[in-house]
Amino acid sequence: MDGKTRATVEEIFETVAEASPEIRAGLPSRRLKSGSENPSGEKQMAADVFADDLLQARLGNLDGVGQYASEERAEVDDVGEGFSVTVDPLDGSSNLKPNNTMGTVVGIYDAPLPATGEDLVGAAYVLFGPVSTMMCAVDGQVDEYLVDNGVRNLVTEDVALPDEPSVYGFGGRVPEWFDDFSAFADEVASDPSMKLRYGGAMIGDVNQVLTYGGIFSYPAFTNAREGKLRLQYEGYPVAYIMETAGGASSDGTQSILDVVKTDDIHARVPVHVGNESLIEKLESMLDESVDSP
Ligand code: P6P
Repeated sequence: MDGKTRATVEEIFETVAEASPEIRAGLPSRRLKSGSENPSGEKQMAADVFADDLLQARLGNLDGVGQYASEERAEVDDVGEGFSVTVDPLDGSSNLKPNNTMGTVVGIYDAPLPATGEDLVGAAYVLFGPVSTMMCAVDGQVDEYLVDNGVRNLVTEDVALPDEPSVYGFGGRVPEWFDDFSAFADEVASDPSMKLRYGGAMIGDVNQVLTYGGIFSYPAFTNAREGKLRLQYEGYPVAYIMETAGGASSDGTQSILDVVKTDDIHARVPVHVGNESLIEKLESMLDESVDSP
């Protein structure tokens, strides 16, 4: 990666980190629904809109950013010249009510949006847990930072997914799972070495997998074959981070980074990320939900 690209990616990471204390401080007074819906038809929390406006202003103001897209905006914003960024401003905002984890996801692409997985030059997420951390993937490496007052402090260099899986988290309603995913889920859950870890925010659950090894899935459903999560600002970034950390990703048949959906910035994708052994097992068991027309 050339120096200019790296510097721009790091500047975007730093801008997201700098905004995080303001987003986190704004949560207590924004726990209510805003009364509006996002482009995916989900109820928007006041905090979603606040975080999105803040990040669009900060990131859109950077010289190296040309486009901004987010879960909260119907269209892509042209903001200048440079990389395209996709943002889930507050992933897991439904966790505000039960006071669970949530945070900000960012994908950085060297192409106009909607982009492809090959266009990614960086991805990161800020996780609002007991402390704020940031997982940043760029140039073949994932580094973890503590975010203190908006400043990144490196805590783990070259994060590597543990070889032995030990946690799993599967989203959605069991009756809506395809039988073959249910069979996979049963096999994983019956393994005495595996423990359930599901918190309802993708980045919190993915962070558990990155920390302990395992798998996070938000699968295809009988009534929603494309699943729930959005490719451009949820699927691609977490797949990029997981694969950069030595794990694997799948939409059920291929790496999420190989999925191409460039006609809709809000296109959905089934998401499975974690240890390669589990992803391979999953793909070998999925036929009903993926192959049928
Ligand atoms: P459910 C949060 O709203 C989100 O988009 C992801 O962060 C998370 O994985 C999923 O939805 C949770 O969905 O159906 O468990 O509420």
